[in-house]
Amino acid sequence: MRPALLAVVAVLLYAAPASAAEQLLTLYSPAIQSLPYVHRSEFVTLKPDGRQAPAQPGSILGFQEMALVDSKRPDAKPLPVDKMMIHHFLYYANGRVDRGPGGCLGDGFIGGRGEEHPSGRFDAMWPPEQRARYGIRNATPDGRAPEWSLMTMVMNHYKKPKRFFVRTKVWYTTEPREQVYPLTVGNCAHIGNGMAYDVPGDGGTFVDRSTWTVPFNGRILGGGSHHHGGALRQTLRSVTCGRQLFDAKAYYGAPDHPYNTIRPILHEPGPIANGTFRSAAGIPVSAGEVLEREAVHSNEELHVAAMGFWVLPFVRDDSVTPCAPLPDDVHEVTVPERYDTAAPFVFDRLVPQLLAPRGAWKAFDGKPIPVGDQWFRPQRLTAKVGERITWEFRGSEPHSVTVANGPRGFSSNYLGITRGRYSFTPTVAGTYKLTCLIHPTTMSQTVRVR
Ligand SMILES: [Cu+2]
Repeated sequence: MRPALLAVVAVLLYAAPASAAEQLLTLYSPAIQSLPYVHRSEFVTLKPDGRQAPAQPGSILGFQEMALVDSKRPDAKPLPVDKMMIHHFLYYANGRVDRGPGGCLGDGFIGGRGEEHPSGRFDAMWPPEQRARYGIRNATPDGRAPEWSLMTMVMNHYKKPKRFFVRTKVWYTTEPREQVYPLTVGNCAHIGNGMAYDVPGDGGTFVDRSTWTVPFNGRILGGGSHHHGGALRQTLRSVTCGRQLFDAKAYYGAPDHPYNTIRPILHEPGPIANGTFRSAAGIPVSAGEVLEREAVHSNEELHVAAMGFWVLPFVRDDSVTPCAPLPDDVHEVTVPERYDTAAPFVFDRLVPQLLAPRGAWKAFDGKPIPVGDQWFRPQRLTAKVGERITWEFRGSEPHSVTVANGPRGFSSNYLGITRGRYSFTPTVAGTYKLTCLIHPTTMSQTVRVR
């Protein structure tokens, strides 16, 4: 064979697999700015211009990478997690057709990254055989590409303001694919609190439990557990068929993992991975089948802004029969190479109150305690067990009232609010060291409860 022909054959062989017509798009958010030691939450629109979001209507086959960069050079390395800690990225394409059942995060949700994905790489979660067959339809009713939006929450550990972009690498095609629905199965009662809940720290384990009823016959192609706040394990079982579908461990970093060595500690270190599963055959589920999830947390110490929910790629399959046999190809992907194998885990990394409260102690008199821009007033407060304490938000920036450490954990919405009130009634005496999760280095209040 002549070399030129050989080269052509080689190219054809290389390009021939089922990935034909699959493109890898590299997309960038607009620039986002963050001050040091601040939880920066930003909601940005991504235009369907081929640079921020796909320009052509088509199907999202998977996310290869979701990363923070400070340059648009194609080879720019992601910013290290010990400098720019990523709490979450959540991507939405709300204007698209056939959004499916959706779940707690809504039917516009298309994908995300949590703290349990320190590398920002998702290759294993979107395997080639899945991409060749399934995709998330990304088209508007009038046949254009929809606008995307991106919710980012990051924490800047550089000592200076930082400007960054979110770089997203997406496998994409304009060829037809079977529709896959990204589904979030959690306790949707927590949605008003950004899906978070408090683990109070009053001993034993704490379980957040919820059920979800399957709307139509289909198959679940895998599952990713999102779980933190003393996370031990999260399960998903079929109540109707009396069988377990997934049992996801929470993996913690070894002592030298950046999550454990970052200083100052601005929030409790989360798992470096949560159990993530894939099945090419898919787990059969049928209309009316009830699934139950259980997120199990250690309750020996307090954990605020804890979460537990599943993200499930769900496809329609009318041929599924009730409680059909489970496939034999369910397997766990993305088990970290190194993790802390100590069990039971010791959640002893107390979050410090980073600013010492000052001034005279004042007794709580029943009037709401004001929370303003970068202040609690007074900074030192006494109260009695059983007394309902109310804080009132009066700032122009979002803030939270959150226990950094103390006898029991509680927190107002971890994303922060600018208006309204939050109340907590202590049932246990002790010293509650409070902080604002958004401004942990500049806001503090201590409440001594007797
Ligand atoms: Cu604040």
